[in-house]
Amino acid sequence: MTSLTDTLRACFTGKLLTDAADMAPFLTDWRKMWTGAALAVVQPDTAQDVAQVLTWCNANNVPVVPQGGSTGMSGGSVPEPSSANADQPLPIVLSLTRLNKVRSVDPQNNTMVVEAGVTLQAVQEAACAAGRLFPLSLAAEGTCTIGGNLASNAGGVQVLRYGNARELCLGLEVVTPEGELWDGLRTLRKDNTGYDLRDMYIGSEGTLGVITAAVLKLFPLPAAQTIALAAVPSTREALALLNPAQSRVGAALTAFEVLTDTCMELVTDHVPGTRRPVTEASPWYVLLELSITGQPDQAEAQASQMMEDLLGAAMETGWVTDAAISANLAQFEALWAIRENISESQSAVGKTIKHDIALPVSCIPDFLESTDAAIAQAFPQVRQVVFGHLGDGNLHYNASPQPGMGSAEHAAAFLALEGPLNKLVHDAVHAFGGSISAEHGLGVLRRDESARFKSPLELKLMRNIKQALDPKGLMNPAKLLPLN
Ligand code: FAD
Ligand code: 2HG
Ligand code: ZN
Repeated sequence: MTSLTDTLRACFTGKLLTDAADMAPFLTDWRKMWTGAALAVVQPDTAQDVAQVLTWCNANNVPVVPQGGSTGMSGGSVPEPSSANADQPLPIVLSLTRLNKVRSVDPQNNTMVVEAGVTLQAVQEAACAAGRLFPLSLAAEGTCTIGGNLASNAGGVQVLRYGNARELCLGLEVVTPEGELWDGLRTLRKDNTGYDLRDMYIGSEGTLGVITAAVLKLFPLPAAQTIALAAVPSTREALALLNPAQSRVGAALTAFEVLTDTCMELVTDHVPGTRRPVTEASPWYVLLELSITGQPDQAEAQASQMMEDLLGAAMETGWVTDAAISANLAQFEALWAIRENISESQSAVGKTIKHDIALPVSCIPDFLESTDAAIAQAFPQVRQVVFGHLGDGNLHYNASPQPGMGSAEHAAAFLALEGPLNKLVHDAVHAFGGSISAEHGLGVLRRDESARFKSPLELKLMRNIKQALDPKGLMNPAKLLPLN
């Protein structure tokens, strides 16, 4: 194998890592759940470089693991640990972060063309500099890349208004496993010319090809935004608030997120300087964001008035028991920071078991009532950490060890609960007509579990697609598709 990487090194001087210490940061995922092994890490600068690497890998039968910011939650961005023992050679990790150019912004067409390794935050900033909004928004935006967002069809906190990554992409540039470069960078909102290859690659988690650039949709920048954190007794009241809020303010409602008091406690405990925005603890909180276009001076007042009217009415009905509304940018950011710091704070108290579930919104209160009770009875060792994108019917129905049980010595015992806990939760999700992966993808985490909920026909069609686009099975092996 050494001679193989020597050939590659000749083409990629300074962009190929083979030393164990240099490769280590690329081999473990954000949650520190999976560590794999690789032949090398390659860091190409251009789509042509990517094509050259894939041509080489194809000729030498070397698997490829595409990697963006490696913030994925399902273990898709690092080599699958058991692949080190398989018959195939170790994979190349293909880090896309040097493909970091914003190629163009067209404010009139409301589109921009960006390379796959541009961070989500840099995409948002480039759009903003051109007077436009790119609305995909999530807590990892400083690190995650647009290529990773599209490959995993990320969601985030603005899906309610603008849709997920798939809905924000008009075109793609992709390198196939054979090293051919497909230019599908169409900037059109209408294009019915056959099978939609773009949609095939979006959400394919690096198992079909490598996204090297994308055309993204842009929107008007809001003139004013306000956010409120509202205390509610349960998700029943939170949901009771959702439809009237949408009827009252329409598209101005840009986020409708929820968190439990456990999440609030984790964040106030672990993020220095964070304070509870409302005095009395409440079982649940809703975060509502309103975004208004128009003249900034009028929009500010309009947004505040809308929020006050909305929450005033909800307090009269008893749905909301207390609320804090942002009055300035610092308060706006502080309220969002509570929501955005939940994942980090959950990681701070030990290993995590994550369920990224989608349900019909109307079923959520009943699902929580029965499943919370079943977990409390069967898994008293578990502390539930539940939050998410209620407006989209997507909950992060997560588990942590009970307080005091998060140290390394208890980690194995806690993680041993993952299989039976997954079964309980995913069976309940299925019974309510839901999905076991709303926005984080299957990766290695839910790869095999997904087979329990897909028909043999659906699995066969998916395998046919894989076979057609990646006949040698070199792209991100042992991810997404169930092994058996
Ligand atoms: P990676 O983790 O590097 O990769 C993800 C998958 O895409 C892997 O399978 C990888 O092989 C593949 N891939 C990466 N780049 C390419 C490419 N160019 N071509 C082909 N395949 C590629 N997700 C949400 O949906 N909503 C959230 O609100 C959200 N919040 C998060 C908050 C935190 C604090 C963290 C750590 C993660 C969060 N995530 C969220 C999870 C994650 O999906 C996103 O961070 C992001 O979409 C992953 O992008 P990435 O560049 O880090 O991709
Ligand atoms: C979020 O919504 C992310 O904050 C992360 O999707 C969820 O940590 C998680 O489980
Ligand atoms: Zn999320």
